[in-house]
Amino acid sequence: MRPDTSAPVRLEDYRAPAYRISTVHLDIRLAPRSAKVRARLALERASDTAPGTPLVLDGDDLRLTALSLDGRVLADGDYTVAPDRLEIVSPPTGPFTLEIETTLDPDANTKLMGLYRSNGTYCTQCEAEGFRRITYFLDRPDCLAVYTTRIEARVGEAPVLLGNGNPVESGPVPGTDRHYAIWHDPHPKPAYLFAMVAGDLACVSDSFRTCEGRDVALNIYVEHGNEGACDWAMDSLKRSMRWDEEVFGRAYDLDVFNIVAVSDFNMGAMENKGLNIFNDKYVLARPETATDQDYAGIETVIAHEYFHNWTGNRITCRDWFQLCLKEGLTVFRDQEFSADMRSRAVKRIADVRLLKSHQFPEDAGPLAHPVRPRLYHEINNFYTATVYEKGAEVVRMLKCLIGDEAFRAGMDLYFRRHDGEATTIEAFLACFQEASGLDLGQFSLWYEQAGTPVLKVDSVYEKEAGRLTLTFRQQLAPSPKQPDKKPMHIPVRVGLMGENDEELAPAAITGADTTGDVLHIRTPVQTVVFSGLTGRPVPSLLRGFSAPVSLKSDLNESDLLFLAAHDKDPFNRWEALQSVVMTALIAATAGAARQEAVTVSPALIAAFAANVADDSLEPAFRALCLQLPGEADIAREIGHDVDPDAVHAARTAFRRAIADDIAPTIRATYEAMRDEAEFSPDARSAGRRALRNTLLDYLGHGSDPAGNLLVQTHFEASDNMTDRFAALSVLTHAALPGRDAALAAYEERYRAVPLAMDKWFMVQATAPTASTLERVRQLTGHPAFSAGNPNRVRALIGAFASGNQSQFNRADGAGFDFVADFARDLDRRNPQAAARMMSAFRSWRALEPGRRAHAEAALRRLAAETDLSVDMRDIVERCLQ
Ligand code: 0A1
Ligand code: ZN
Repeated sequence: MRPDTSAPVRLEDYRAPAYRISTVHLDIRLAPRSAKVRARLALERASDTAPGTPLVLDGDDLRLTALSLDGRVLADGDYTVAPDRLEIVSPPTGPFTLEIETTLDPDANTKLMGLYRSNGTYCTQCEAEGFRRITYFLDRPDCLAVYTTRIEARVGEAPVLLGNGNPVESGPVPGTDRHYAIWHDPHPKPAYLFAMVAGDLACVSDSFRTCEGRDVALNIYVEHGNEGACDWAMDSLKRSMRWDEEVFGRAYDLDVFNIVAVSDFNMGAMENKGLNIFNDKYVLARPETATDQDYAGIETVIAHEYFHNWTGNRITCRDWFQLCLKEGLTVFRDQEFSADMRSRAVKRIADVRLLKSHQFPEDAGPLAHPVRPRLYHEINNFYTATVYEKGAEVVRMLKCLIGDEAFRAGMDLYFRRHDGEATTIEAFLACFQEASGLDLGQFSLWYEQAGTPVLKVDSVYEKEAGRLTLTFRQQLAPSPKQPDKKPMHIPVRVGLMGENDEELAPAAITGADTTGDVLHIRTPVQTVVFSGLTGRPVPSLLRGFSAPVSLKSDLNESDLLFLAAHDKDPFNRWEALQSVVMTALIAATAGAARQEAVTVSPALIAAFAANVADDSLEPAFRALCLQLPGEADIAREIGHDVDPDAVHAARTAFRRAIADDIAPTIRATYEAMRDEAEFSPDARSAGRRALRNTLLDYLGHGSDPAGNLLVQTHFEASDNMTDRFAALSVLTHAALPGRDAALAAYEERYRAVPLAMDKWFMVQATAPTASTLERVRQLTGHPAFSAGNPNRVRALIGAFASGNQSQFNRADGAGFDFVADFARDLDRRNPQAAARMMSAFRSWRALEPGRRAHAEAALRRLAAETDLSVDMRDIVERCLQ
């Protein structure tokens, strides 16, 4: 393991490469324990590089077995080599060819970076710096080259051979049991987009004609037996391709688009040019094994990787600091796609919930970093909610500030101007500044400053004058390495709701520039006056969550409940109710810590009852309104000295009070939402199931034994995974009678389906009971568990650490110790997965002193280890900062 003695990488140190690589010819001869990779690179000195400047290529854990330059074998003094570096001491001044042979052991590669085998299938993962584990290279995103790849393997072992781009030629290797295939990718690309797959895989095919008239062969490769689980992924792919043409004017640019599903993969999926490699979780779906949420996830991830073809591949990043250039923008695009495929309001609420539950805590703790960081020790640790989700919010804000038309013009300009380039955030913003005429200088701080701004709003209404005055105060707390912050340019979408359900239109707005109904808030204190009002307005602020800020308005409970029932903006209807609920839950938590009983105000109960029964609203929306903020959300809002047991007790009692108070309404709607027809994964049917299963959660957590009993019936009657898993979760988390039988029945049914077993692990790991830790420990010995598989590890240990507030944060510190020990072992095998697991500690400073001390001790114990990976050390030390 490499100890972290390396210096950090800094944005300001960026220099263009001293040499350029124009073409790469790879010849890969596969064998499980010894794969030979011959790389022929056409190199040239950059015009501003002094002749004789050494050429330094990156490596990681490599073994060089041959080296020649322009056909001549290099002598010892001509180069120096180490596993992580190859230096050609004095390269020719003109163009030259370097031939490098490395020998790899795919089976020994447990990091799942570079070339490895997953269930017998050879595959690669090169983002961010995995290509250097295959051959010595200028492994940086601004080194764009045209690749030709020859892959050779035993026919019996790997009848399928796939590379980037288009297939050129294939055939047997005469006199052997081997065969080969040659692939050529005409589009210059950085090494992180290189991929190769070889294995015995089944293929599901379809085709697509682009708006430019190109016929594209679409193939999804999966393990034999899974062919029947690809329909949804294929359908999602075709819809993504059409949508990108219609909404962004982007057409596909190769003759084939291949997707391969593998079972051992660190992340969700990877956008390699023409050869996307996926975690099988984001490809395989059958009603019997996948929930509605899984279906939605597949649709999103398939779209995300496909959209990268333009935002990431055709236009890529100059350096890894610009990661959000491709990720934030591509997440924004996949969010818009899903919004168009489903309900826009429901999608927006789901995205904001994810942002608040994953990104806000990151921004509030020791791992906070800007959307575009300025320094890293290990780039793999920056594939974060901040880069992805907040990065997408920044693009969304841009659209909000300049308007839809200028946004589209800016995107068109970006595609025209930078196609084929490796570029920067500055270049991206310049396109929108030119297209809109708006100065984006202050706006660019969203990429630079970490932390979630707090936006306080006070309102004064003067009836006589017909005037509403809103005073905005923005504050941005210090974050690691950023003690002082500048004011941000914040888009605040505002509506004024009149008492009779109508929107009030002011005659004039002063104190802020506007784009439609969006206010431009730019100064620390800004006063905006709406005049010419004919009645008392209730301001609906930050509609659609127009900026990723923490809004603190002076609206009282009755105003918020009015908005929850009447706002024209569905997002704010949801948000208004959440806001009242959150205030109540925080008060209940304080009460629970003092052993007081939890009560829910009659007005709030009435709001819930109205929602459950309101058939004019779509079921998916009602389901979201009924879902209480999670325990981690409540903890985040409390912010300091958190007692997770009190949070859990308060939330549980609160849910029970609602369940008991409106039991008949819940029961009636639960019955009304029964499936109308055969299972279908479409958004409308999924919405009905979401509402029914949310109500089931109330029934299972209420005091009425008849309601409790329904959960067991629901489990037994279920004919799809969504319903079955919903019932299993309630049985397990509410510890209802029938729980053990249901867990056993589920295990029996799914023991041979790893993705379904993940749900079984997860549901037990997230149970809020004192015995959970022991159960998790036991389950690490279950035959379906494997510490080498990232999905299994995430489902059991990851879910316990990140999804079980009360038990991970146990008062005795045993939860912290368990996760730290597990991560410590995992680090020797898969540092990326281990580091990700440790990020569950990111909110440790917000805990009450006893737990805080235990968490700190666990972190310090790890920090004292001498052989941590760079990945782990980076997270542990930043957590302790
Ligand atoms: N670019 C991918 C995410 C990704 C990043 C790193 C990986 O290494 C294991 C894999 C995938 C995406 O945004 O989908
Ligand atoms: Zn991505």
